[in-house]
Amino acid sequence: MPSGIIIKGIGGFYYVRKDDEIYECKARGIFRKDEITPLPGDMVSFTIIDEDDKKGTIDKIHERQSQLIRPAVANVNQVIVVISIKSPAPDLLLLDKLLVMAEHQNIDAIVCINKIDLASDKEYSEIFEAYSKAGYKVILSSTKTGEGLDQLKESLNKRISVLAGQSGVGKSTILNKIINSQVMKTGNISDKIERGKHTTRHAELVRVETDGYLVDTPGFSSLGIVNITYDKLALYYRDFDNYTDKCRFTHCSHINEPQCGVKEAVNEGLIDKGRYMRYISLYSTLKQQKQY
Ligand SMILES: Nc1nc2c(ncn2[C@@H]2O[C@H](COP(=O)(O)OP(=O)(O)O)[C@@H](O)[C@H]2O)c(=O)[nH]1
Ligand SMILES: [Mg+2]
Ligand SMILES: [Zn+2]
Repeated sequence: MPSGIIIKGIGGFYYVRKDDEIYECKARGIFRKDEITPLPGDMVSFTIIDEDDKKGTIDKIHERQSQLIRPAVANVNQVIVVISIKSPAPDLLLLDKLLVMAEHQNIDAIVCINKIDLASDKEYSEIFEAYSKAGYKVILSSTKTGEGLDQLKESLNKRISVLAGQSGVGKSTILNKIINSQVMKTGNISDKIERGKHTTRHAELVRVETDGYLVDTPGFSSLGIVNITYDKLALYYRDFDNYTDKCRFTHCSHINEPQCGVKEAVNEGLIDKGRYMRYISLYSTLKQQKQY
């Protein structure tokens, strides 16, 4: 039985990609009974009913490696958090929240600083340094000059990646630039089918030539805030990891405790001060939420 990947689902139909073909499939009743809804990103086994018309039915959903709630996509293994250096101004707290969510769900994260055509090196080097130091790959990009787009494309290799971040930072433009540059270069039919303006109403896996898939998210995206309690928050800061063994207390919150390795590292400039300050702010917010 052939297997493929669902690239989108609309009105009860699922579009399953196998090699370079796309089959329009219905799901078998069995899924509805089990209350499993096929999602974009799902690997499935399916039966081809009509090879000429490219129609089929989905028989089996393979086990999921991950599942995002908003957007509802299965098997995402990388998130590209996009901020813009200007218009809108970077929302670093949202960036940190999205990175925390990614760490929590065991999804790799890349930081993309877009619209660098609007600013000088000096204006973005600080953010670049801060997140590189925190252990993230940081890509500087501009859809106006094309800078960084090849580097972004290469990062999509053999992965299902999702674009996340504040509205207006350029996520959809980045996606469209990546697709259009492909269509111009290859001009083959399956790329043409997938080309065009991508609306972000339905989550859709867009095939990129570096053998990966990219999913846009509409506007502001929280990736679905999941349950992280304040006392666990520090676990999702990879930049703290190297210093927590110097904390005197096992359950150190790295805020008010004496002899804290994290605070020392902040003072020595080993951990970015801004990241740490936003950690405290997020910690307080989560703590209040818990107490109501
Ligand atoms: N100057 C500049 N503008 C950009 C860049 N990328 C996107 N934009 C513009 O930013 C606006 C919002 O882009 P959009 O892709 O809709 O953002 P989204 O909400 O994150 O999907 C549009 O007017 C784009 O033309 C860039 O690299 N430089
Ligand atoms: Mg958009
Ligand atoms: Zn500590």
